[in-house]
Amino acid sequence: MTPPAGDTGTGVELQIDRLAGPSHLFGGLGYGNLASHRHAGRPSSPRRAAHQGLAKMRRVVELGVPQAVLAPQRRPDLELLHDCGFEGSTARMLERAAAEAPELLRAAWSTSAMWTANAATVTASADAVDGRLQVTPANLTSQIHRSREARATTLALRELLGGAAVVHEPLPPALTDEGAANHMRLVPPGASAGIGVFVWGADGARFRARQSRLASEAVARRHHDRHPAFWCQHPAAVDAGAFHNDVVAMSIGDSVIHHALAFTDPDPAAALRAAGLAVRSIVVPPGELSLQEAVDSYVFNSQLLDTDRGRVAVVEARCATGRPAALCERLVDEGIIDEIVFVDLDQSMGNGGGPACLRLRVPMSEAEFGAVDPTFLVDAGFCDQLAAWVDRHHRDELTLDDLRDPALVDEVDAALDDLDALLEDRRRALVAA
Ligand code: SUG
Repeated sequence: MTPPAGDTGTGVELQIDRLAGPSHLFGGLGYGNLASHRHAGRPSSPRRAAHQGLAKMRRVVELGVPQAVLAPQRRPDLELLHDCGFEGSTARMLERAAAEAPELLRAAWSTSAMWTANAATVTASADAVDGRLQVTPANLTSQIHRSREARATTLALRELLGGAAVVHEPLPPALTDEGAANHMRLVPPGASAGIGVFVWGADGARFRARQSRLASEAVARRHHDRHPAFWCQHPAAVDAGAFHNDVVAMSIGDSVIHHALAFTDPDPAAALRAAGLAVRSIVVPPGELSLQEAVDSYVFNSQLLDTDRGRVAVVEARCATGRPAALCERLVDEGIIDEIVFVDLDQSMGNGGGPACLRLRVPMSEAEFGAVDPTFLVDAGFCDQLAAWVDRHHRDELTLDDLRDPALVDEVDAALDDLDALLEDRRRALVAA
């Protein structure tokens, strides 16, 4: 197939992050997620988690890239506890859940919606046959705590993106879907549309895959993707802790950078090149970086951005030395990346979430971007306000024992009410301006 010449019509790539909530915890809840298993039960710092996420957003804004922020979802999820048979007062529900089903209590408090790469899969309007920006919120049904995100995320994305996007309902629950963490967009030079790469998982011997093939195909179909490609995650990667593709692969423009054991096909983009689509692959062999080094460092989870300064990689601080650093240098030497910016995200990393996990990319036309609700668009002043909100409400330390305390419910409610009020004031001020 010859790529049609022209402009992809996606001049803007909006980054959507979500603030870490006041009950950010290390619950050991992430299936097949080694960092989450390793940190289970350690004290967390909700305050540091939120500040680190905000600092990343600030860097993105400084780079001139549009950035939106979503409020944390309401927790604890008492409806989950109620549906699981816990009744009575809030205090009674928390106490009984702590004694009888501590995993459900942790799930009810989880602020895992902060990893917005799992919020939805997005297809640019230029890539859709019907010319509409398509969004399917991920159902995240492979895990209890994450399955509770989808309903509120659907509403939040509809509110944020306005009429410019078709925000579908999540897929039927049996088709496990984890969103953009398993999706990449490749745009061959001069092409008028991108290729939507949908990555689904093959079960390993140790861990089951989270993304089902039927889900990936269903999303591509309902998005009317002009040129979908389906790549299968290597079971060795799943077993090594790559519970999402974005732990072992990343993309920007015409380039995909991935570990040689990321996919069952060692170089799946070769088939696209054979079809005349000029996409570029950087395949990293185990001798350069082992799967374990990839999973430990999250170097493939860097947030790649097109900016006025060129292509910038926002990379987790632990990649600043050793072989991950050498890979970053190689990407600069080969002209894939122009600049590296390091960020410290240790609170998110403790749960297996790097820079790219914390953002949802939305490629948009200028007109579509114009329909975005400006209340949620971040600038330096808004970052300052949010940082002050975090300082007012987020504890510096949270332990799993705190989750049974009804006082924490009131504390978190007050924090989220305060944020709602802050957003409402901002909305009014923007309307008045
Ligand atoms: O689904 N961790 C998340 C991390 C998601 C990372 N996202 C991307 N790779 N795009 C997950 O495993 C752990 C929560 C806990 O253990 O408390 C968790 O849900």
